[in-house]
This record gives sequence, structure tokens and C-alpha cells, in this order.
Amino acid sequence: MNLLAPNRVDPAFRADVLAGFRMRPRAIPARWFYDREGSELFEKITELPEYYPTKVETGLLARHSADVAKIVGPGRAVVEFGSGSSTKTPHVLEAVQPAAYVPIDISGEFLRESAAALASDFPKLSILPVEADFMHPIVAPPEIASLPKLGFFPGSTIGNMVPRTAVNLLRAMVETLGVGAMLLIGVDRIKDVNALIRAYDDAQGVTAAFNLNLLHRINRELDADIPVDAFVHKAVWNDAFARIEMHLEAVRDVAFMIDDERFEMAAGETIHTENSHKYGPRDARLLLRAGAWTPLAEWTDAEDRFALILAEA
Ligand code: AVI
Repeated sequence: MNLLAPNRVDPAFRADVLAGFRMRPRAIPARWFYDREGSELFEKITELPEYYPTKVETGLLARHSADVAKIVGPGRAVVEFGSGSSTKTPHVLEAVQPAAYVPIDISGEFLRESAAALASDFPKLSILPVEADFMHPIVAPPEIASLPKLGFFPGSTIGNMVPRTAVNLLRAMVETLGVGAMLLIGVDRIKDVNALIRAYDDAQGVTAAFNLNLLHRINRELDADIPVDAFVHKAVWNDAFARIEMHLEAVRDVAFMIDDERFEMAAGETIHTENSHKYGPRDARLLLRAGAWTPLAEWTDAEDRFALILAEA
């Protein structure tokens, strides 16, 4: 969502970018990837042959939503965190037979489009979109106040947070959903490093374009003149932190202006743009417990590339 007029700058974006270029090592939060161009590039990433998470998780949902429904029971309100295009949701809605569906997303535009699309497939379902930042506890619509809840957080988005932030979010979800709630969450597994690198540095260069779009966005929105052609996309596995990191590396010495401030970067210097943490089976369960959720069941693919975990508050 952009509530600001097209040529008005989002002050939080400007503040994060300027602070990120001033610090060492330089780093910009990954949330700023998702302007319209970035969101479109991310949709393309999910269709890439190398990017297994979407395909594997969708397969797990298609195969196991009925098993989830047996544990969860009917008549809950399904609350989806960061619903985006809601592409994985129909499997869950069909199996779980909820009394209501509450998609939460920060992008109002996305939310309205996907709620309308779902409404035509589920005409009897009460759909109650909430435009909000799900990183904080959310006041649920009054219509679902008395219903037990099932939180749905697919895509391994939890992996884009450092563990401390992930735990804070899981605890905020307990507050939003209430005691007795359940949570169905997608978690990407630690696996062969080459397979991980390929997923984040694909042959067609779509992930590179997604990463570099951040610099284009800064130029478009912040009165900046970063020479984007002086940067290349890097995806590296950081074993100590069990995460893929994305960086933008300067291939030559560069100087540029952002909003009247001059920056210089030497060849080889990087901007850290994303973390994507991966979790082994025990790590994932421990993370959930630290976030005040008790794991109840989990489903993985034959190669254990990705897990769907059902937990209760
Ligand atoms: C949204 N998120 C779970 C993706 C991931 O895999 O960490 C974002 C992404 N970045 C590069 N490719 C995909």
C-alpha cells in the first residue's frame, strides 16, 4: 500500500536507506524490496525452477490440508499473516471449512484484489481483510471475536527475520489470535548449500533483478543517482547463522548522492539486503516454543526440503 501521493517520499524508507548507507557494514531492511516492481519480480521468483520453496510448500498444502483439518476441526476463523496474493490459501480454506477468513497485509491494493478473487471462489465464506503491519499485535475484526482461530503463515517468511524478531512476531501472533489458537506455519529447511545458492542466484537473473531493484527504487523515490550498473547481486550461505544472505556488491569505486548526502563505496564493498534463515527440524520446533507455541504435528516432502508445522498456543 502506498497512502502517499506518487511523488511524496515515505519517511520510513528514506530514514532506513540513509541509516543503512551510513552504517558499516551497510545494510537495508528487506521489507523495502516490495514496491510494485519488486512484488512482481518476487512473483516471478516463485515460478523459477530453482526456487523450490513455493512449489514444495504448495504440494505439502495440497497433500496435507485434510490432515491439518482433522486436527484443527471446522468453524475456526483462519487469519493469514502477510496474505499477499493468497495463492496457497484455497487448499487450507477448502479443507478446514472455516467460519471466516481474515487476510492481513500491509498492501491494501494487494489485499483488496486477492480478497475479491477469493470471494468469487468461496462465495459463502465471510472474508474480512485487515490492512495492517502484522509485525505488531492486531485488533481482529469484531465478527471473529468469539471464534477459535487458526493462524496461517506460509512461505517461510519467518526466515527473513533474525531469531529475536521471529520470536517477537510469534508472541505477537499469540496476542492477536488468543489462547486456544493454532498456527500453521511454513519453514524452509537447512539443506545442500549449492541447492540453496541456486535458489537465491538463479540462472535467468530474476533474483539479481529483484535485489538490484532496491537501488532502482532508491533512485526513483529518493532523489538519488546510484549507478546501478556498478553493482552485482551476491547470494552467500552464512553457516554460523544458518542463513542465505543477499548482498549488492560494488564492482568499482563509486560515489553517489541520496537526498543531498554524498556516499562513497569502494570496489568490493557490499550492501546487505536480506537474510533468509533456514531451520533444521529441532531448530524450528525450538523457535516455535520460544515464541510461546507448542508444535503438534509437521509434514515435510520426501527430501525434507520444506516443512509445514501445526502448533497451538
Ligand atoms: C519472502 N521470502 C520468504 C523469500 C525468501 O526465500 O527468503 C524472499 C526471497 N528473496 C530472494 N528470493 C526470495
